[in-house]
Amino acid sequence: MDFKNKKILVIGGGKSGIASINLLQELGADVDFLDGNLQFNIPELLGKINKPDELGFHLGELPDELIGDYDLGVVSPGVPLDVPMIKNLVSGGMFIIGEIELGYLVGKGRVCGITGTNGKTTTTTLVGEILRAKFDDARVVGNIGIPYANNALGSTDETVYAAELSSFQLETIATFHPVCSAILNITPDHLNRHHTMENYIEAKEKVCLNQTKDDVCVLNYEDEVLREFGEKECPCKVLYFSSKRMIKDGYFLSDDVIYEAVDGQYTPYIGIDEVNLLGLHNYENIMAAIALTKAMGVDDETIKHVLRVFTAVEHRIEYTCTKRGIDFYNDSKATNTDAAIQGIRAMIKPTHLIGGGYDKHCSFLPWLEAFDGKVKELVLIGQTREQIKEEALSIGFKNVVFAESLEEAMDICYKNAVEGDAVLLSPACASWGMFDNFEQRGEMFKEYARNLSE
Ligand code: UMA
Repeated sequence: MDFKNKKILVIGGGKSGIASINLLQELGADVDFLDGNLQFNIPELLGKINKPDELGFHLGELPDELIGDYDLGVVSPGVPLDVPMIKNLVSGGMFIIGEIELGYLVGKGRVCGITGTNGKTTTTTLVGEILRAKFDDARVVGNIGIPYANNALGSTDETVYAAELSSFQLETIATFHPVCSAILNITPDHLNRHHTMENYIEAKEKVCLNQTKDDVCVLNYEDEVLREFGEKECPCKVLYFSSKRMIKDGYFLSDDVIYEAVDGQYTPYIGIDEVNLLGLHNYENIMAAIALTKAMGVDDETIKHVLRVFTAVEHRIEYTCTKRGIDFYNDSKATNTDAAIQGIRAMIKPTHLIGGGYDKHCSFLPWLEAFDGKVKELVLIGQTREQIKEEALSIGFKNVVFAESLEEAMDICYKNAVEGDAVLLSPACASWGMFDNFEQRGEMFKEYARNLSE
């Protein structure tokens, strides 16, 4: 698609919007910007734009009479498609794509697209590292915090991408076509945005929308929704991974060894004692990464080498420090119950757990039920604290305390913890409302923990 002299409206002024504006201006488009936040800081945005004088902007609703002026709208993932601002644009005839589609349209090369409720960032990072070890131009983009639009220029047919894709981003793809994709798992998340689990599943499965029988999709055999999708609807070659049973084609874990299965023939691939990642969910991520990178043409020797040196990503069950014999772990990336279940399962010491945050209208019961006697006290912050407390009491977990801030929660934990205990931030909730993002929440946790007096 040629963007030169096209009039384009970029919607949302975060990372994706800024990257889209800069890319489109570079390609010669006439770009305007729209943000729903009437208090949006325009001077700050202009400071991040390469050609600020050429950017037109609007805050709030775009006047109806202007809608027809635009050839295209590029929307940021955090902007729901059913807010009046977007509905007006669409009913006024504007064609809207997301930032991922824009990056894909401009970029060249092959894409490996990774989605799922949990494990996306670890798997994408790992896939990115393996691709980097093999190819001269390997780029990591997407929900991981690196807009595709910032990484599209300068790519060639030899470029390979590892793209972390959220359901928000997949909602607005059109021609986006990864040569291999993975859906790691699907558990309830973002239901405030997607409204129903069916819509959320549909958004995730969209990663395969344009894939054909020459492409590969890697699916978790232990996820019933995905197994059925693989058996019935998936348009391409399916490879499964399983952490529980032997499978015919793909990868499975058995007796602490990851096996490769080809048409029912099993070969040991790598032992879990050879890798640095912990926990069943991480072995699943590793199996997905092996399947994806082999499908991208990476040899076994390179894959195994990277698997042996790769370590955990930031904010995911990240050891922070030890104070007075108490270990602090930052699992700020646990923004939903399923991720937080992995967090608590990984703990081996009596744990003072900090949870709560932004309300995504999900139940916390599966998380509370996973405490398994390990949680000494649960300190709650944020919008969801009443709901979590109520659900905790309903299953007989009574040691629940409220705090007004993360710092206060950490003070409570530190005061009550004794040598040999652990303090874990694993909120089961998004950070919005109290923090800009989970990274900020995790950074604050780490800084505060490191500064606690012994
Ligand atoms: N805005 C509106 N109207 C709305 C909502 C937002 O105008 O109704 C505006 C805001 O005023 C703001 C802008 O949109 O100016 C923010 O856009 P954004 O929320 O899309 O934020 P970006 O900075 O562009 O970050 C996005 C992803 N954020 C979300 O999906 C919420 C980042 O994922 C991603 O890393 C980045 O693009 C890179 O391309 C973060 C995330 O929280 C990590 N993702 C969710 C998750 O992982 O659970 C899906």
